[in-house]
Amino acid sequence: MTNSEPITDSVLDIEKIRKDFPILQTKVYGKPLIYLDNAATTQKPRTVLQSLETYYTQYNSNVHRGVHFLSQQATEAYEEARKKIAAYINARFDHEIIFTKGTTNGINLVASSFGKKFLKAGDEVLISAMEHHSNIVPWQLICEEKGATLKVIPINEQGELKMDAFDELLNSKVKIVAVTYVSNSLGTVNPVFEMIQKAHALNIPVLIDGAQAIQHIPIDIQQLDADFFAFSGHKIYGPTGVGVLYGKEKWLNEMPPYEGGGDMIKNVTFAKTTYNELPFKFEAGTPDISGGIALGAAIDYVQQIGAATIQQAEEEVVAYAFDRLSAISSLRFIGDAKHRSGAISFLVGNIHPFDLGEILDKQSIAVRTGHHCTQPLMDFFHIPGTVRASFAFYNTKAEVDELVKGIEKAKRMLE
Ligand code: 7TS
Repeated sequence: MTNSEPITDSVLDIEKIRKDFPILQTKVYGKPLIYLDNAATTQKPRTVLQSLETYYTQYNSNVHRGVHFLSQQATEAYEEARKKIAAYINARFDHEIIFTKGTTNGINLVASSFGKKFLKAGDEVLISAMEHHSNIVPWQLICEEKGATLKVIPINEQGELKMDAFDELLNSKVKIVAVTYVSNSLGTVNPVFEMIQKAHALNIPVLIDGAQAIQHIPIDIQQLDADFFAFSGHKIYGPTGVGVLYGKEKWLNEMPPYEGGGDMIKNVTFAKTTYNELPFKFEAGTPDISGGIALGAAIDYVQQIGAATIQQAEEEVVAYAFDRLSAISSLRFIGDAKHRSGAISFLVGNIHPFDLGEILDKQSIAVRTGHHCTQPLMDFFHIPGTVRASFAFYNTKAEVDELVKGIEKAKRMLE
């Protein structure tokens, strides 16, 4: 494939769309970049990059404090971004959108703050066997502190949650369920609607790790009825360093602040501090102002194309990739869920994932290899890691063909 070949195999005008992403025009080792590591981070459209530059060249200033012109402009743009995000996921209130550093930060916030208030010795926290380390370790920390127990919903060989086991694990000792919408390692889409309904029937709140869902699946948070939903800006075409924690107002009001500092207070004396209202209670210190604004620009970009159109385009390219990869002898998929999105993990013969990744890299194909921050999941499959190709709407079937060729070449070299 060359950058100049016409690409007409999608519901999208991919050729036009690819031009929106400057990095997709670059070359690696003299060949056009084939970027299939979108689960790790996505590339950024020009409008997002421009919004960062405009902020720093025209109205760089701190938010929520200055009376001066620039500070007001920055505050307005930052709060406008919050509104855009709230509208995008259909949150009831803008103040249910807490700006964070990313998914990891959002989950730590909930584990720590919710845990401090609502967890006690003997309680249980329910997660799943396919969680990213960021939806495991924060819960281990708070469980250890509180004497609570971490329970794990098991999975089957296809990499799907065992829903009968989930039903059995749900009981009145469980104080919160925390589960990923989409697995970053397997691509499994979990039945989160059903899980939330079942948990709510026992008055148990649910946190959804949306890190691998927000960029692939349209989210209506009121319909989903999740109590918390965390995601990272950089996985939905925004910058690194900024993310979102959605929380239902009633929980956020009851939870104590996570961090102390500027912006999160109403009044401070040495005797007593009172806290600011939502969302500021959970936003201590100067935030990632340019990042928040640029995340708003990323949401604009996604909306302009349409989340449902993006989903359709991605489903097409993922199905094509699955099909083409299936034809490679000695390739085995890790995870074969009925409902899937985004990522495809596999191993080829006895080739170590790292070796395969290196050979693909030399052909300018970027994939991720390793445990993908899901070591317990790799233990379940008795493997050290996988090769993972993960897709975005700007990926093409021609790129999939190159991936297949690259794997065939690696096989000739290594098998
Ligand atoms: N949860 C899931 C499901 C993820 O995929 C990731 C990042 C995180 C949480 C953490 O997100 P962060 O932005 O706070 O780091 N996943 C990956 C990945 O699959 N490859 O690199 C990062």
